[in-house]
Amino acid sequence: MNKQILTETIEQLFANGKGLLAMDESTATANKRFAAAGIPQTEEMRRRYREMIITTPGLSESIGGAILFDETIRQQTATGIPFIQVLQDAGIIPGIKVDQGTKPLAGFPGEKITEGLDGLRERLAEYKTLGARFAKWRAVITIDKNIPTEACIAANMQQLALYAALCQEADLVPMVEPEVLMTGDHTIGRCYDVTEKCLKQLFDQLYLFNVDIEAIILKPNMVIAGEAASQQNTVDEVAAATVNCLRASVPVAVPAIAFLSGGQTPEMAAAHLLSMHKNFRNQLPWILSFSFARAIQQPALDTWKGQEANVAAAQRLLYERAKLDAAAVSS
Ligand code: 5MM
Repeated sequence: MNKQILTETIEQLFANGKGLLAMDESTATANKRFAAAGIPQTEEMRRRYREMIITTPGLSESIGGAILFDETIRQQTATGIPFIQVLQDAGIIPGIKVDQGTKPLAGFPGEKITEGLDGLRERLAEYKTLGARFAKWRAVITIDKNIPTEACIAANMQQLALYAALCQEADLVPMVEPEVLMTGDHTIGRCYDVTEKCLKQLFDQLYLFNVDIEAIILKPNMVIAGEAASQQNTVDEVAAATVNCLRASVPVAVPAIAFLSGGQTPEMAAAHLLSMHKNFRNQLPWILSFSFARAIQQPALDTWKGQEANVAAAQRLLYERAKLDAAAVSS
């Protein structure tokens, strides 16, 4: 591992308060979002949508890196410019999702395990040749009456560590994403406990497998009540719970944390991030930023509707959302 390469990548990704744009929806997820917006679910429409995103004027003012999907990293604009080149020319660092999605965890109803370790070393080498400088893997943890189980947490955290070690071997920054889902009616306290447990086990595994935690990015959920919970918390309560949980479980040696939005509205995700910075500025040993997908893209997707005539309006919304998130980080 060349640590300097990894460290420089992390510094550049988050320079001047910038964050990341997650646009790594798998084909199934992209199609699901298109279907909900009444957009045809074809490869060409996914290509047009991603072209609209990456050619957004001024995007690099607030976005330092974009996470791509395997299909997207190989695509080009309508005029034949590789997407990778568009991003690089704009000063946005390309990254790649390298997990291959989740499957039911055998023997543990309602729980998931992420796939994708087989052949990962070779895939990382190819993605690096294509221009990726960081790579993301998402583990999914569900909260319900009797879950998550110890087995589910242990299996997923170990896989995150194995993936991260392979990334560092390939001089790609691992973006480690243990997502505790917002689905369900659990309280913020339950989310805190599960998130803390997952993060502590994650770092145990990262140490065990010799991952250099000074050369990773952590992509966690915020600590928040389930979306069906009868009691939702204030913005400042969510911010406080999130910062306290991270301080209890994430070593100060980790350089950067970039949240997922997890189904929060764009406004709420930005408000929580802003509150964390305003209220806890002196208690944050890491860069605390964003790596949102839905919370940046959704207004633009709803406006685009697959129509060329809507591209400029959609791009303005994308630009504005990203700008607000970066402003929260810099507040
Ligand atoms: C873009 O969505 C990513 C997962 O896609 P698949 O489920 O199709 O594999 C996801 O990992 C995303 O990068 C993060 O969860 C952040 O997305 P949100 O929408 O939660 O900010």
